[in-house]
Amino acid sequence: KEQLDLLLRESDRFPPPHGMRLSYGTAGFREDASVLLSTMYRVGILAALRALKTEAVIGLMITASHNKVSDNGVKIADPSGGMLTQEWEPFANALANAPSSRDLVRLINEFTEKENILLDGSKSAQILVARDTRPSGEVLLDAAKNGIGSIIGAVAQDMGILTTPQLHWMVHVRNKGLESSELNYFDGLSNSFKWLLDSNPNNNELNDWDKRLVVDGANGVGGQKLELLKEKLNGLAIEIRNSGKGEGVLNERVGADFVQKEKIVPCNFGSQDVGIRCVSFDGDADRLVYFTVPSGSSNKINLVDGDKILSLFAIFIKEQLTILAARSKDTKIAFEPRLGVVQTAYANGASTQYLKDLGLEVVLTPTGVKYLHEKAAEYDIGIYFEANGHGTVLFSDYCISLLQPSYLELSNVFAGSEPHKAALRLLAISKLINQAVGDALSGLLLVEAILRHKNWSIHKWSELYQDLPSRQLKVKVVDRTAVETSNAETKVVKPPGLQEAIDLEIAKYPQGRCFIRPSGTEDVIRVYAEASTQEAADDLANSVAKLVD
Ligand code: 16G
Ligand code: ZN
Repeated sequence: KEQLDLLLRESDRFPPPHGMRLSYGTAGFREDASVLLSTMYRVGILAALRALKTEAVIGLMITASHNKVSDNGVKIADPSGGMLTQEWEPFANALANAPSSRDLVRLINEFTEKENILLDGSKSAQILVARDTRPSGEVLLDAAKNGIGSIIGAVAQDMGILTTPQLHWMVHVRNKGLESSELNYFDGLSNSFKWLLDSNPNNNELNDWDKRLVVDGANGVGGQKLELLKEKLNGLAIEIRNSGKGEGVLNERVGADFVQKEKIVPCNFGSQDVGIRCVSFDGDADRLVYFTVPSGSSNKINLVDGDKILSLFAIFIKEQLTILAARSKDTKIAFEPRLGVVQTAYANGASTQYLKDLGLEVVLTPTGVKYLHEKAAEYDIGIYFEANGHGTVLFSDYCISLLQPSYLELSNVFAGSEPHKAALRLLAISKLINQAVGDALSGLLLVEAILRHKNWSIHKWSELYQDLPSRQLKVKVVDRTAVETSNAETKVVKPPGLQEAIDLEIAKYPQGRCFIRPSGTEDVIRVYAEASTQEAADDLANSVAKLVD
């Protein structure tokens, strides 16, 4: 009774916007910030119920990532630090769209009964909440805290301004009973980075690798956090631009999404940066792409995207596994870790071919971190990346236990031996790279450590393979749900006949590949095309876009 009264009273303060259908898409709810108050309040309730149900710490992150600064959004981190289980998404949608407070309370009642969640205040629940640097974040965060406070026993812990992956990391480690402050996060990154650099046999004979690195912080939280982390790092000369402290606007002609889609220099980069290693984060620092500025007067860049980051990680990890497998006969390890690589249909065809030629197992999933992550978690070591720069490397608990020094000793893999060093490098990677979600800060440090190990310039790295020319278009539609796909979004199953028409277009182009999919974040159908020349890729994309219109 007390609980229901509280819910009714509080939710009346956050009426939902009229005539809007909200949907928990690939990355939570995302809209113009002005309509999100009730959604934040209700997602606060959702997070509290999730914490009660799982009896674990849950995360609530307020961000709209790479979207424009006037947008905002919210997503939930599950106890593992990963995305909210898909089983709860329908409930999230129902909550956000409940027309009145009474409907809302009825929904909560039904759902908690079905899920056996007790609302009698007998249990406590903790929710870590954070936001990115968007000005709307503060008010929205208050609404979310109100939602959490509307469930008796639930307590919000405000972590302030964080990158999305920092919050996911905190939830992940908190639920393992470990220390989870921002300082712990920075220490973990800087210590494992140092460890990786020190384990480099070629430490003294560097030439191709350049200490200088210029970072585009997208005028968001990533640049600010890197300023702090930088203080703890040795061996890198990092210059941060678009840190959010100056005039620039969040994500406006800056950041990973802009750089990867437009392939032109972000604001405050230009001829002074020719040939230097540059990297762009997105607005909440869960994505990164590298690039260089070529000489000449054009504003084009050479993009080193998520596929190439994935390839770099895959090469290095595979090398360590090979060294480990070459251990002497009297060792007792009978373990060959299964390494898997996960991409989406957006991965450049040249990257997929390259990875397969390396002998790696490559699988495709639909777009969205939740799909890639889930697939990668099936391997002992699973590497996933989207071309747009979101990705990480997952290590199974079993794999990590076999890389521990104590286990290695027991198995006659002795300190100082090459297999021992390889195992410890893998262990350091597992500590460096975020195990909960893609993370621009930890991704950057792993790229830097590997380039240094291999003594590679960004040019050498970039030439691993040549990207096939590609084109992305979007077509505005009234109802994007009219298009349904299968086979990791590579085939259209609805409306009938459309895939056949697309196939006829593809057949006209050498090395042609094309797919369409409904966006998970905007009311558009996206078209992706690849072919042997840029002109052909453009033509293919355009003609398929006409089929969709
Ligand atoms: C979201 C996804 C990202 C995906 C993008 C696609 C997460 C955390 N983020 O930003 O992985 O690439 O959506 O957007 O899952 P789209 O559906 O509009 O093409
Ligand atoms: Zn992001």
